Amino acid sequence: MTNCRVCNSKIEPFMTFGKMPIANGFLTSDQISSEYFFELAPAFCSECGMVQLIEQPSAEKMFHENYAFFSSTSKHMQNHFKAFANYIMDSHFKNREVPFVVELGSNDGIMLRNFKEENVKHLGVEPSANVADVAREQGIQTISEFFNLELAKRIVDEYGNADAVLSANVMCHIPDINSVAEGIAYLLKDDGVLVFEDPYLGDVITKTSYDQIYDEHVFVFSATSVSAAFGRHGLELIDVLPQVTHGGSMRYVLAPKGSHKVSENVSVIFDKEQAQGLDKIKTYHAFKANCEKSRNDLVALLNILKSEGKRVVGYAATSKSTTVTNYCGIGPELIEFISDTTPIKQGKLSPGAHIPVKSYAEFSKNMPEYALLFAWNHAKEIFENEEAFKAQGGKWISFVPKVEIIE
Ligand code: DWN
Ligand code: ZN
Repeated sequence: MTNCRVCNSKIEPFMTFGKMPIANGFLTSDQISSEYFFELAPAFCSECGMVQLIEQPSAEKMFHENYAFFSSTSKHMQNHFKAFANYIMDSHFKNREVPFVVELGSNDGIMLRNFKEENVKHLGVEPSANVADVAREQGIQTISEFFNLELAKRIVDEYGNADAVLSANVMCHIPDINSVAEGIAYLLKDDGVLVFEDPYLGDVITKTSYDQIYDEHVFVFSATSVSAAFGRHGLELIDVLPQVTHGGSMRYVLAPKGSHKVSENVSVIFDKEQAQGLDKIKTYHAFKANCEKSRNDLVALLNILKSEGKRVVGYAATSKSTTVTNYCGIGPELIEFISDTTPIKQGKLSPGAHIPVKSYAEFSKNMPEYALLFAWNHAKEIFENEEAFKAQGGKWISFVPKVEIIE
């Protein structure tokens, strides 16, 4: 792909993370010889401001009946989605008779269950059948298909137009954003709203959180690029609300052009993004240099700990950790294993780096001296839960915003 996925202008590559496997492609040792790799390289479109992957594996390779990520594994995220649902009901559903909400990428129902509890008419669209089944078991209406204009038409025929279309950590996964935006514009009522949140480019650049870049994240959004992408389909950015989730996210609120008052937050963030240089390629060249420093610092630290004979275990086999381990060349010689609470990942090897993934019990019954915090975005929740690790002298290694040992 040499042209922008949004506006078709020529894109400017600014770095490569090298050959990468599927971020959630946990595997068994007999699958190593057929493991799939692609070139993970982001590029910038100076025309519309979109940061995007040059190459992305097919959707079928990433999201299938064995998709390894279940949203509801984190308590803080459950609370976050409850608050998200309440924001929609309080700010957008107050004067609507029978509001209808559609969520794209509804995963295991972590957000929609809050609407269901309030008897709000809802529909989830979730292509990964195994996670969708978890939602259906809780009585959350879900269809397992990829969203596009054709599906939008069928939804309108069967359920009517939507008052709100929502998504969280999903929009940045969809390469054909134009087709999805077209479908959403069709699905929404004339005064409906599209509200979605994703990791925010401003935070990725400030914190050098390069691990937000992996196969599933085909875009890293900013307010500027979201406004340009959806503006092409008659949807106007009417508000932006920063979120602490996933290490710094942004909630974007959009509506059919002219249907809603535009908040002052929108012009404020446009100015802020310009001041941060998100519209200039030199910002991305500086980001590349910061990634290289982060990589060198992390590898150097792990090598020192190894030479001292210390045990280092990875904490949480996140999608993000696939970028870190493969970009930095960190394998089982530096990390004994990765502890993870998701059963489907346990007993497998991490993608590309082939570090064994073990259950949390393996961590807690024989605690290491150091834990490399791959789920740095959940640090607050994890530190609360891991008092015992600290109490017995365990130390955390973090690499965002910089490589450091947290005593
Ligand atoms: O966008 C995406 C985000 C929302 O979720 C997806 N593309 C995939 C996924 O990314 P991730 O895997 O980097 O998400 P998390 O939430 O940072 O990490 C989840 C993983 O961490 C799970 O395998 C569970 C594990 N974990 C753990 O073992 N102990 C998580 C926590 C909080 C813990 O205490
Ligand atoms: Zn573009």
